[in-house]
Amino acid sequence: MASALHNLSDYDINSVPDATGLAVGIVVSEWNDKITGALLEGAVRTLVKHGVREEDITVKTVPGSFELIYGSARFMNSDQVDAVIAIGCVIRGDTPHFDYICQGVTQGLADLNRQGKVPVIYGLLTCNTLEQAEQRCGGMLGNKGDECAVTAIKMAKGWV
Ligand code: DLZ
Repeated sequence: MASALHNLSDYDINSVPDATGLAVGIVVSEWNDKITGALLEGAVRTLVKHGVREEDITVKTVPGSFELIYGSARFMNSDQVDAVIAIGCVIRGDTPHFDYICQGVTQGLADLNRQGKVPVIYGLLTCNTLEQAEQRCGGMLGNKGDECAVTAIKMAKGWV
C-alpha cells in the first residue's frame, strides 16, 4: 500500500538540475479537462520554478488521450523541444475501452521513447474512478503534473 500513498508532488529539490534554457512541449487531452487542466497547471508551475521560461513552454491540446501519441510525435519531430510531456486522464467505464486506450497510449508513448530523440514523459492518469483522478491532480496524493515536470527536467538535462 505504501506506493499507492506516494505523494506525486514530493521530491528532493536538490536532485533537480537547473532547467534554464530548456524548451518543453506539453500535449494535453481535452477529455476530463478539469483533471488535465490541473495536471497542466502543476507541470507548468514546476517547470517555471526550476528555471524554464514561460515562453519556452509550448502547450497543444488534443481531443482525447489516444491522440497524445500523435501530438507527442509532432513535438518530438519538430526539433524545437528538449522534452515532451503528455498529459491525459482515462477513467474506467463499463466497457473494455479503458483497457484499449490505456494500452494503446502507453505502447505509443513507449515507442516514441524507444526512438531516443527527446524524452516523452508519461503524464497519463489511468483511474478506476473520478475520485482517484482528483486525488492525483492536486488532491491528497499531490499532482502528477509536478512529477512529470521534474522527470522532464531530469531526463532532458541528464543527457545533454
Ligand atoms: C472515447 C473516450 C472515452 C470513452 N474515454 C476517454 C477517457 O476517459 N479519457 C480520454 O482521454 N479519452 C477518452 N476517450 C477518447 C479517446 O481517447 C479518443 O480521443 C477517441 O477514441 C478518438 O480517437
